[in-house]
Amino acid sequence: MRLIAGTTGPGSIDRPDAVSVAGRALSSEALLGAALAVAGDVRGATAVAVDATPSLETVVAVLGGLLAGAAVVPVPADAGPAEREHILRDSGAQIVLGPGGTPVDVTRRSSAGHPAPAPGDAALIMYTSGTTGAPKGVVHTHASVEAGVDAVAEAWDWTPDDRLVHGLPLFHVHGLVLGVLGALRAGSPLVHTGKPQPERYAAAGGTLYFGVPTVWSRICAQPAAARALARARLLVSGSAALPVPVFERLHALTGHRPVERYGMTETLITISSRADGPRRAGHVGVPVQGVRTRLTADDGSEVPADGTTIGELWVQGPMLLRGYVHQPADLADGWFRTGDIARKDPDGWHRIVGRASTDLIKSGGYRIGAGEVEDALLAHPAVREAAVIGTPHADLGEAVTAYVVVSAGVAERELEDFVARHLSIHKRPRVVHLVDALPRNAMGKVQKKRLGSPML
Ligand code: MLC
Ligand code: AMP
Repeated sequence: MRLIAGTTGPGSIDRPDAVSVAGRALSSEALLGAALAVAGDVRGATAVAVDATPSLETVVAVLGGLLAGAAVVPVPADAGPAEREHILRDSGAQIVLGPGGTPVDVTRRSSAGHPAPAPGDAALIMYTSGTTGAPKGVVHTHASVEAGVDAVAEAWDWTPDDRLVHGLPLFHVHGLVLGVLGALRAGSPLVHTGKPQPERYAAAGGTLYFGVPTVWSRICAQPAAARALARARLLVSGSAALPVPVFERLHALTGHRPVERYGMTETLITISSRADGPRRAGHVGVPVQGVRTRLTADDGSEVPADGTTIGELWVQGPMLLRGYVHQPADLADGWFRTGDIARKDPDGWHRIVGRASTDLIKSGGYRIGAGEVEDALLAHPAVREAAVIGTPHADLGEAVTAYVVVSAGVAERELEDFVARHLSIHKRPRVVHLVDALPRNAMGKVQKKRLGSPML
């Protein structure tokens, strides 16, 4: 993979501000030198975990692992011991770089080269939630990452003249694959703001901005910060549905109609509106280069693209995962079944209308499995039963909401903190209801659709 555009080819230029994270910067030559030093340390490892704090060290460590030909395993910065141990054990990572392992020194330099990895070699293993159980490791190759970032660069006219600004977590597709590897490959400087706060976005002076809908909604709530983005070239939203009122408010404040794009950990970005085309509120756009989509009925037949009929969205393209760590991907004829329900207009524009399963929650752009949070709650000695759902939330899109039957006196806050400590802070329930019983059907299965009804 050509990782740092501009430093490796003939006529290369050193960019003094190639990457800055929370106010600390490295030039492209320094970044490459520091990453090669890490690569020298980890050479021979097949998988290298990185404690992915929002720091320059994370960028250097990820790049070092990739240059060494190892699969890089980003570990969520806020992961509690149970989630962290699962990721380290499941991925088989031999080395951990970062605060919980070997410290990364960004002042070191090396120029020792490494053999280029093969396109089909694993580049990244990213953990993401399913409806039940612990998160699964999604394996992406150098070829899939390359195809994924090149496709969005083409759709968004992303060039070295851009300056990308975002403050998203460095352990998911959005912040890491697009937000770091995309910038390095496009050759555009990256300003990572540490946290995605409106005033930091406003002060960063970018041409290209990334955010999840919660970030855009918070920016709209600070009109002065929003107006500062009028000078940008492109504002991009993704990872969850951008509410139409937020799209319109952003347009009114900045003069920009945001680009929306749709993706998944397993597929990278497959659908987007384009820099050189229209942007329609409530729509995620058209397939990016190399992608085909299909809306599928329960019986497997394709539903018509008439703007009204809904079907499960299936996608096909070169940016799809190679597989999961311990199981192949279920790719029937190359199609990945996203689990998202969509409509397609006759002109090929897509709208995401929901998910097939209520057990996958999107909160602040994070994907959270209901089963994983239920298992964490059940590990608390006072919890007898637990059921978790997503409920509408003005700021986060959905809030993780837990209904819990307890055997002893326990405060709601203690259960929130218990999940935050064991899994990740961002997976904690924002609302806990202590109830006498969960609604169950005759088979004893919890009827989640009845949760929240006045019966409880
Ligand atoms: C609160 N805090 C606690 C706590 N409660 N700490 C410990 N225990 C508790 N019980 C603290 C946190 O440490 C943090 O402190 C602060 O409270 C706020 O934490 P939060 O509530 O989790 O943050 P919040 O404000 O809700 O964050 C909103 C957000 C975040 C938008 C910033 O949700 C976010 O970064 N989302 C991005 C997710 C993302 O990148 N998804 C992409 C997936 S890839 P402090 O001091 O640290 O602030 C994908 C593919 C694609 O989907 O298509 O892109
Ligand atoms: P993750 O694996 O964290 O990347 O989450 C992927 C899921 O996020 C998808 O299956 C969708 O449900 C959701 N998602 C991502 N982008 C969008 C979008 N632009 N609009 C609506 N949902 C989205």
